[in-house]
Amino acid sequence: MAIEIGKLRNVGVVGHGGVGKTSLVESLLFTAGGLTRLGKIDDGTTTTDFDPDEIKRKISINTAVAYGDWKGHRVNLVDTPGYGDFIADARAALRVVEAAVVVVDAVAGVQVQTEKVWKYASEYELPRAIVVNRLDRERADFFRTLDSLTRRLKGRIVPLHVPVGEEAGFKGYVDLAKMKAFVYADGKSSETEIPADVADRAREWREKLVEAAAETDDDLLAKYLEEGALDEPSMLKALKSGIGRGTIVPVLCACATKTIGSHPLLDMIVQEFPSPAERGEIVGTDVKARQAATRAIEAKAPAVALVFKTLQDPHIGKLSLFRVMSGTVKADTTLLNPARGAKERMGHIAWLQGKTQKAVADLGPGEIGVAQKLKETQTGDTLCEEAQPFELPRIVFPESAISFAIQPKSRGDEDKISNALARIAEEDPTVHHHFDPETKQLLISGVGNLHVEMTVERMKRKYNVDVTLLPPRIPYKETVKGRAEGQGKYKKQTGGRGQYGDTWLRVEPLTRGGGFEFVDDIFGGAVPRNFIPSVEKGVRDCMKKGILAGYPIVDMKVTLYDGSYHDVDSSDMAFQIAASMGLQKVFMDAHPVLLEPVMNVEVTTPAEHAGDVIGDLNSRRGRIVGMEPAGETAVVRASAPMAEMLTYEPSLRSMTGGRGAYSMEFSHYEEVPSFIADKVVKEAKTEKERAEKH
Ligand SMILES: Nc1nc2c(ncn2[C@@H]2O[C@H](COP(=O)(O)OP(=O)(O)OP(=O)(O)O)[C@@H](O)[C@H]2O)c(=O)[nH]1
Ligand SMILES: [Mg+2]
Repeated sequence: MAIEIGKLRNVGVVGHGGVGKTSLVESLLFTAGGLTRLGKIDDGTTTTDFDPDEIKRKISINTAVAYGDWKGHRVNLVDTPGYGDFIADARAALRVVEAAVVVVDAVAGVQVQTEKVWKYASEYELPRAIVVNRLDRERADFFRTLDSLTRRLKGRIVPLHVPVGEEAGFKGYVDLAKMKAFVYADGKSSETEIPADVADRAREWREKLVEAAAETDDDLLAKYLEEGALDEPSMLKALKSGIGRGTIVPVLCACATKTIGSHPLLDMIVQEFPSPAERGEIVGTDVKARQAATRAIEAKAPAVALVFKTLQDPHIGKLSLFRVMSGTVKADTTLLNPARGAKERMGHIAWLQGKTQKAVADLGPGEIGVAQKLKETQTGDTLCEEAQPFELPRIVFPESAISFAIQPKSRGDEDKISNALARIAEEDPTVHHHFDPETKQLLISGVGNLHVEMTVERMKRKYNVDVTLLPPRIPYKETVKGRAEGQGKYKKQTGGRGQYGDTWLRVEPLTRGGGFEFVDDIFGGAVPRNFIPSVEKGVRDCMKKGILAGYPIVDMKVTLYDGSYHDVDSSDMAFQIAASMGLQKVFMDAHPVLLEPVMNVEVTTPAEHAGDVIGDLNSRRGRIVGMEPAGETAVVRASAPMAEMLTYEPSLRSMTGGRGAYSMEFSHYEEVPSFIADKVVKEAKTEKERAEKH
């Protein structure tokens, strides 16, 4: 039996890396009675960090789902990674929940990824609560953390709790709505008198909570201003609706490892957060009619589900985590994936408790589940009933910012590498790879350095292929700035049949992007008609290989204006060689230069670091094209050579204390300054000599 929609809560647990999200999920599951013992990160025994990589590194890498039943409700908890390189998972997870729990550390307060997940939650207009966790740590400070929350995050943020006890002595909280204290001992919570040392603070913050509740409604606010107080039922009602609609963001206290603060959080989730029924309708595309359409969220409606995560289970194979958006998904039925035109067998479907599956017969609207071994479906795809195809907007993943070239450690591993990367990309849509024919390298791109390094580790562990990471080769090009002309003659007439080809070539620059132009300017048959294509081929082959430093030649016009031939010894091959010899000489006389790719770069940085960011871009031969201060953050736009940007990520991170971000795309080719070109040419020569020796 599917879970009744009104009794369902889907909650995304998000926040900066290492603040205790996975531990909090564990604590909530334990408190709800679904676990026999409380797992620990340090022992590798939590429900939602089950991947060997997660256990080894003690960080979450993938989204995981688990559930607990609390006061007659089903609470699905979606635990997401907080490390920057994996934050795309948090964004995808927030697409399939009705509310977010944003966890922050009581020492560090708001951090880079806190701001990011906050933006994601705002993008989906999710109501949310903030949990100040790790209040038992040394130097933990609830009020300093609160200050960083209200300064750096948008929203009406007000405490629902104030802590009882500090640091190692942290033991509970005062509930400011009920004005009651709750203290924990041995994992059990009991109600007590409000301790004298927090009584004043509790009264002071209670007043602010009442004020926030009053502000949710004009009539209520008028009443509050007039009477200086609100009656209890109106206040609680206003608070509930404010939290449910996201106009009030409550702040709660917690120590996940001691389960402190889990009861009130579960209460809040079931009492204040919305159920999937409150989403209204779902919006998407009617695939048959090819137009925007909506669907009611009802058990009897045609099934529509969104796949938000793909995992590879070592025993089962591919797992697709999905959320039923409308209708009912039944086991042993077939659904359509309209984006891939594929029918998918929903053989076995289940609820997820971390890695453990609980098989079910059907999943109703709003439920989250898993399907096994779908053939073509990938993260972000919609599954729907075949008769009424419907597609949801895709989940958008961030562009990859950094690329490396990969080289197999053993010969002949190329196929294995491509296979492994294709499988990994199914799990992680932020990993991309492609073969660059210009540099003849296999490139792998990801969100950041750690991300790419972990992908390589995963290739080794799961698919048994070992590779070396190299910085990618820059795809330089060659061209000329001047005009020159001269002869290319190939003559071999000693013994047997001879070879004879003679060409006179002129080279001239074309405008940037002009490509290649070949002009036949022969009069009177100095080069016979049938050998003209041979000359052109000789020129083209030579241009592909490059002359200056082995990079392809572009934006150049070559004119064949004279030559001579021999009745017997001239041949296709002889004219090709003559043309190539001629071009090599004439090209070097025509002021050859190197061109390099230039990127458009956009950097987002806290305003106080904008000066450093600009200075650093200048030192990378960058040109600043714009700068917009946007409050506390600034956006700097620049164009800079690709060669200088390969090492940008670590520098930006250290310059901005990890708070800067950037994106980059190819813009155009530009001439390399001569002092750098000389170096590139020299390197190319030594590389060529080395290659010839081997
Ligand atoms: N002292 C203390 N330590 C905690 C608390 N909650 C979590 N930790 C510890 O903090 C570390 C990180 O906890 P996780 O639960 O992995 O944090 P996370 O936010 O899930 O981390 P990522 O998923 O990697 O972003 C672990 O060593 C936990 O044992 C807490 O309330 N108090
Ligand atoms: Mg985690």
